[in-house]
Amino acid sequence: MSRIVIVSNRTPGKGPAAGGLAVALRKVLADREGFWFGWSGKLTDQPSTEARIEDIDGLEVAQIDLTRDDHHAYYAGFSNSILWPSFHLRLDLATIESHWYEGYRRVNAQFAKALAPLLKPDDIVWVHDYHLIPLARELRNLGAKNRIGFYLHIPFPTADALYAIPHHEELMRDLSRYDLVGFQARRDVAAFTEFAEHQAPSTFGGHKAKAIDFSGTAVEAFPIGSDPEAFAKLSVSPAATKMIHRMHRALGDQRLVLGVDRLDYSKGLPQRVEAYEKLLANNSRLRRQVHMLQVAPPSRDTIKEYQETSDTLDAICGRVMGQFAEPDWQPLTYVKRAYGQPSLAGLYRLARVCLVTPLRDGMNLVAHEFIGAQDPEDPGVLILSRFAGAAEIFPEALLVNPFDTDETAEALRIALDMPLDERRDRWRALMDAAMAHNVDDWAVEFLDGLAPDAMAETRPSRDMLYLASVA
Ligand code: ADQ
Repeated sequence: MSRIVIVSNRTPGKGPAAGGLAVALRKVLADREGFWFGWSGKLTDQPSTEARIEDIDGLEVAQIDLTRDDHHAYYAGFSNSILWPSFHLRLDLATIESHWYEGYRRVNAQFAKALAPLLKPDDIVWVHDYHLIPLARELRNLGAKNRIGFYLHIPFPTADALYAIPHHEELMRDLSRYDLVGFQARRDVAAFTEFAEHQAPSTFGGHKAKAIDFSGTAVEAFPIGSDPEAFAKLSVSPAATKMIHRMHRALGDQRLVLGVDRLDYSKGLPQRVEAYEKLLANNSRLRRQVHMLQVAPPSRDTIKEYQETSDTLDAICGRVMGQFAEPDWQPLTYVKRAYGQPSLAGLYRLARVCLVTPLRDGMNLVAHEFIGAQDPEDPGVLILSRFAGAAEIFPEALLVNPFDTDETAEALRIALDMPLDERRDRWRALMDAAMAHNVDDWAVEFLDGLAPDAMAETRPSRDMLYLASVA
């Protein structure tokens, strides 16, 4: 069987991971031969030309170091100050410095140079996320003929937002060098296809010679999932039970409204707290009956827009406290730290309502994890943003427009008043959908799509979309 080579910006470290990617992909390499390639997390004066190969918690990992300047331009710069906000349709939060693109390409070329010598001819290479769009082209320039697939964990932008990205034409050309490009949701496939089929010729001046040939690139939605059954088990583990007891002592009879997110402007945290504020303002009977817990560990906090989101959230939480807190009652708790999965599972299980209200999200694994952790006899209610990829999978959640805080406040009231029978019915349908989209199947389906003959599993072939050349 061919080896699988997973490539992502960061290689997984020891201990619990705060991102969805690491959790999902460790499992792929636990079952198959292969290795994980990426940045070590170390910044050095000289970039490494060769990868260091190590065993990390039983996983074979090949890592390179980057220089501080290259890393800044590639990661905080082009990837997270241009691509991330633009792909999430937040052009207002994008900062464009033209030299970042050179750093982005330099790091991708460095990845390719260190990875190419490690590849065997029949290795299957699976590249992850927006940091590494150019990698296939760089590998092909070095002679790699392997099957190479790309998976985008975040949403694909609409054509207008794509146009706002410097060098978008070249980035689209890079994508055409992959054998398979996978997206989270059908809406992403539609946005990509729209650009590739209709927008590209005008962007590129209609010159046939410059048109991008996508005829060798399959494009499909592979919605990622979690492991809901593992979360079900975790939610009754001793660590989860300890967390539940601890919370019970603090909450008494109050019902818990929970939010769990990385602190990121795409997650809609200020809007969410504002919706909770409106719930308390419009429904005085619910005061002292509910408590909101928002868990949001900081991420990318060297980037100004992330610090500003953090400040905004501090201010809104302070305002809600000032308006509604009593000497003997707190309306909300805001915790800026990460928890291990067992503690999170306990919080999910205890919550009467989980607010998953990103302004835009590739998938959103918190929604999947919350569903997995529910007590089937007394499940909580999921309030989910229409703009999360998860909304395509979970129509039985209470779907809201997160920009409309009145609507979210009303959904909160409905969720808190929802009778047990309806909670059970909705949860059963959500759990079936979560199980049908579990992370193991996601990985197998992507790899089947990338290299059907190389996989041990034989699955019915899927209808994949091949885009014609845009000439
Ligand atoms: P993220 O933007 O990180 O991922 P998400 O899918 O919600 O978003 O995954 C977050 C992960 O981090 C979850 O597994 C969650 O348990 C964990 N996490 C969040 N807060 C935590 C906390 N306080 N303590 C511990 N763990 C915490 C990107 C895309 C998403 C896409 C995933 C996977 O932005 O749209 O779903 O990749 O493809």
